[in-house]
Amino acid sequence: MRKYTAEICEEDFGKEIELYGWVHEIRDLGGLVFLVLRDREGFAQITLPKKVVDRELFKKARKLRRESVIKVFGQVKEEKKAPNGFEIIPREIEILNVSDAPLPLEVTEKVPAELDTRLDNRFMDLRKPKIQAIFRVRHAVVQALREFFDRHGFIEVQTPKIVSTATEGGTELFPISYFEREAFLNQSPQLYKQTLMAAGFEKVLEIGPIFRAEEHNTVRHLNEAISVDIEVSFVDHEGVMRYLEEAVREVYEKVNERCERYLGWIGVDLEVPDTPFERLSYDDAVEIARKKGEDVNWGEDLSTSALKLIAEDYGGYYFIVDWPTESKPFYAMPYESDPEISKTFDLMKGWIEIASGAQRIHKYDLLVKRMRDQGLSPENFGFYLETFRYGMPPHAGWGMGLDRLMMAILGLQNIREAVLFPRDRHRLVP
Ligand code: AMO
Repeated sequence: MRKYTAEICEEDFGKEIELYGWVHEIRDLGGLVFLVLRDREGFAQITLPKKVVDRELFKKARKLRRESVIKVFGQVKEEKKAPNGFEIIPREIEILNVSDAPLPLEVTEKVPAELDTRLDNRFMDLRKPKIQAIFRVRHAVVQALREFFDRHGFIEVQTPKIVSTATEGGTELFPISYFEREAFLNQSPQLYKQTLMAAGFEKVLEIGPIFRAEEHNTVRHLNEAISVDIEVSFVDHEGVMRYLEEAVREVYEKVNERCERYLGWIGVDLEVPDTPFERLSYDDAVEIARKKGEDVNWGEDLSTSALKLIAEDYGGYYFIVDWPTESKPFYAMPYESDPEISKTFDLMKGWIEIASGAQRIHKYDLLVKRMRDQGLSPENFGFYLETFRYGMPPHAGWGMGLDRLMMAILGLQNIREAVLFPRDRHRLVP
């Protein structure tokens, strides 16, 4: 019977099973050979006492190279001294593929490697249980988000990634050639998710790639990231902030329920954050940074150094709300009572921005005015602007960086750790 190493239990003692995996380690003690087989769920000790197993099999096992792919057929035996309390006495070992030597990267974590070397040899790096566990948790995070939004009546959509305009500012665009025209990789599904509000979907979710030609190489920026986007009609910014905080809390709960083993491999103890998250106004955030000696110009985005000072007082999840209208994109709704300030928010974890969102402008004239204020040409937004002329409902939404959320959940120091094959200023391969 085919089993994963982690499935083997007392009931299997005395029975014959089949395992598939990689040769993690070999210890040759002369009259006794120990193999450690690694599969995606863990490890199993394969024990070959010279006097017990077939002679040819014993010779074959001795010559195995680490990281070769094998199939083992053998009997499970209780063995208190083995790491999991059992060992396998093999009847047959089939070599499915031999690994070359030396290895480009160590899979046993005995020799630490630089992140760059690890990413260059990512397929080997991902064989490490501790690294693979990050992606098992990531799977659970995405699943939890989908479940949450499905339960709340959201429709999951996929919008184009090859587009004709910028949404989040023109400087971070990746141009591509699209037959005889220039096109761009989409920075955000922003214009499309708003268009779907005009189309009457009312609540949409999209989980997809966003592309930003960020020049800076930081621990929290990628050139291709995955964004979780929602858009909701007939609610204001507070309405979508509630979805955001409840979704994040539920992600923590589900990861705790479903990923205990993987969290253990990574060495993380997850504490479910309490909701509602604290709301800190932009003005108060500026005040905190200024009191600590930071020079902040009202109206500008908050610098990393300012955010680090604020995070000394706010370590967990919190919102920074009511940003200056000029610091946010053209589609953010200004307060009627004070148009200098907008119905906008960023979700923060410590000093890192995890998500940002807003109530949107749904009135055509105001939207055109805001585009002009920001130096944009309304003519470039034809298809989008049209939707505001024929019954656009009031709406709000946000975009959350999935890779940043993973950093926050697992306490990863570099966003690249959360991504299988990261794209940054210098990395296009693998
Ligand atoms: P914003 O530009 O703030 O907003 O992006 C939303 C979230 O996406 C993540 N993110 C990134 N992650 C990694 N590398 C990057 N280069 C990168 N850029 C962005 C961040 C960020 O908070 N349209 C709006 C959202 C909305 O209002 O609905 C938008 O794109 O976690």
